Amino acid sequence: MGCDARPGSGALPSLSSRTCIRPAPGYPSEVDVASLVDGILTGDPRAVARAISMVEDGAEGLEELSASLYTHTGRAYTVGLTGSPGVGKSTLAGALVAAARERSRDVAVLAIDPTSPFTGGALLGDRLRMQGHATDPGVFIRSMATRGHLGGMALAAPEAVRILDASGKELVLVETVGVGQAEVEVAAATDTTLVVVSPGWGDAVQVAKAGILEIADVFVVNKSDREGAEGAVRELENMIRMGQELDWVPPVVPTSARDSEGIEELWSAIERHRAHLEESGGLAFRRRGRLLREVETLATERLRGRLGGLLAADDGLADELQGRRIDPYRAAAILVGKATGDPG
Ligand SMILES: Nc1nc2c(ncn2[C@@H]2O[C@H](COP(=O)(O)OP(=O)(O)OP(=O)(O)O)[C@@H](O)[C@H]2O)c(=O)[nH]1
Ligand SMILES: [Mg+2]
Repeated sequence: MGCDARPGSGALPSLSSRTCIRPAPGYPSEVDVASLVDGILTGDPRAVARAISMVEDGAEGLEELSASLYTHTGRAYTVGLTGSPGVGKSTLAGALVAAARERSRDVAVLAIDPTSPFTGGALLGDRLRMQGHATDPGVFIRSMATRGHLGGMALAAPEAVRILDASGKELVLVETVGVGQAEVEVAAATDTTLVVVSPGWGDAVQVAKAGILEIADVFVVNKSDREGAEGAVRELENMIRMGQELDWVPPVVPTSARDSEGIEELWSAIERHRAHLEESGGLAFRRRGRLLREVETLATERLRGRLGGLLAADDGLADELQGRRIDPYRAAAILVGKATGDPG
């Protein structure tokens, strides 16, 4: 079983041929997509790690990998954790991993770090290692940054989640580090989204400001061992009550991830939300919406590349434009027509 040489760029990978992938440390030197897929489907953590690195890099062979895995996905339940730095998301993820393992569920944690591929990973790894999950084959922990993936985290994260799903993980926790719009979006693109806060004045205000009230399926007030936790719970509950009427009212769950307090309550809140989604048809609806948004983003990225190429090569159009013989709107219509074969 060998690897074909591939053209560097341009051509789409054909699904029938094998694509070479650069060897990674700890992985056999000759790796092709087909054996990587086999590895993932048998739950080999090295294959999973390698594939997620490919996603980070936007590596060659990714489309082929994605296509081969797709029919093996759709089984994992995904839970997002988002909230300000230091509120205890990783510690909480560790506690949820323990809860999953007590129920013999295979679980993965994916920490999305858009800024630092190194420190975030180390911190998360340490935090979870301390909790003793590192040697458990039923647990896969990985942090991830985007280095070359077209479309950034919004596309890379769901692809990585599918790899974990295909590898047999029943539960995938997605932690987003940071509070920007992109991080919130990634955490929201899960089946159940946990918004984590910790006690302190103005929690509700922060939540409202960050626009995360809308995305929370469950609120977690972590560090409940600290003063002010009850107040924070009340504040959030009031805010939820004042908000618009929803068919699912997000519960507010106090936890101390450090002391493993409230974790069972949090687990059952997640289960209740899951049951609600399954019974109401909301789960299928959400997942369908997410897939469509992903396709839209992918298609947009493709078109963007094509339009850029066409535009750069079209001196005539630039001349017409600059000579005021056509206006930018018309030029854009012409360009889109050329890219799509649709004369408009
Ligand atoms: N008192 C107390 N401290 C906690 C609790 N949970 C986490 N911590 C501490 O809070 C600090 C931050 O915890 P992390 O789990 O790394 O927080 P995080 O939200 O993942 O942080 P970032 O990933 O950097 O955004 C650590 O020192 C934890 O030990 C808790 O329930 N109570
Ligand atoms: Mg963290």
